[in-house]
Amino acid sequence: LAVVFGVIAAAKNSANSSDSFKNVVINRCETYLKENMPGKNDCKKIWGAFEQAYIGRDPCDVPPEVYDPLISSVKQDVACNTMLFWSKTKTMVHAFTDNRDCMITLEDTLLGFLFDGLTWCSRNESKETFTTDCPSWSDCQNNPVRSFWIKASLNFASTACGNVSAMLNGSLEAPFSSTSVFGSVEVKNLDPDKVDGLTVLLVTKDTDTTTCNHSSFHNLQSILDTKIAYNCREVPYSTVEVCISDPEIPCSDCL
Ligand code: N1C
Repeated sequence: LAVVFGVIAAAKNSANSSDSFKNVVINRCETYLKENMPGKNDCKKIWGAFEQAYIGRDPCDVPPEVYDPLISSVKQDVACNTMLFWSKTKTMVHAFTDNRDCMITLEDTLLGFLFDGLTWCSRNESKETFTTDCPSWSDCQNNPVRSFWIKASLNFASTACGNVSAMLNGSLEAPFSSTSVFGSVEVKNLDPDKVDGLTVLLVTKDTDTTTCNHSSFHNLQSILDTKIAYNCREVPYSTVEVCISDPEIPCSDCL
């Protein structure tokens, strides 16, 4: 009898984890659409396109392409000159963009907003979504979460236009890394016919020694298409802090 109950309990638990994950995503979707762009997207369709990507697959055998239907199921245009990329500055970037419309990160778009901070995977021949015991970022290359961010980032970068920016961390030994998503996916997929320039915003604290002259930026420039103008500016962390605490300060006074 104990075994029977154990099986029932296990079945119930996993059904709950599938359902609650789906609820989180659908709720985020409806909240986002209500606040930002009513009518244009169908949350149930988006969920369906998302789910088909990884359900029933081994969690280390989910390549980025499986998210193509999801990408095309989401309809959203981001204004030129507002795209903000980042690497190793996630918390600060979002504290900055959360109360401002002048700069848009991937997580401020519907696609990024839906899955930011979440973990998911399925199993071979399973119909369920699990949120625990999934591979983490570097456990294996083709895991559901990493492949998703690679595809979403590729899409975000390849649709970018005008002058784009990237907020990088001046407290790091090497602020630009060619193996980061920013370095390996986004920089390479900026379209030189649409993007005029890339400005690195290097956020630095008083005690930092890293500047725009750091050798890792030569690396960046060698990857960047030569038709795209490159700029780098050091932005004091204290300025960003003031702007985070007062969303009324215009963007142009912050960056
Ligand atoms: O590898 P990174 O940064 O350079 O990736 C950041 C870069 C941004 O410009 C985003 O557009 O790539 C995009 N991106 C996300 O939007 C995103 N949201 C959450 C990449 N990764 C993202 N995550 C998670 O952050 C992801 O699950 C992984 O764990 C980190 C990567 O952050 P990073 O190394 O600082």
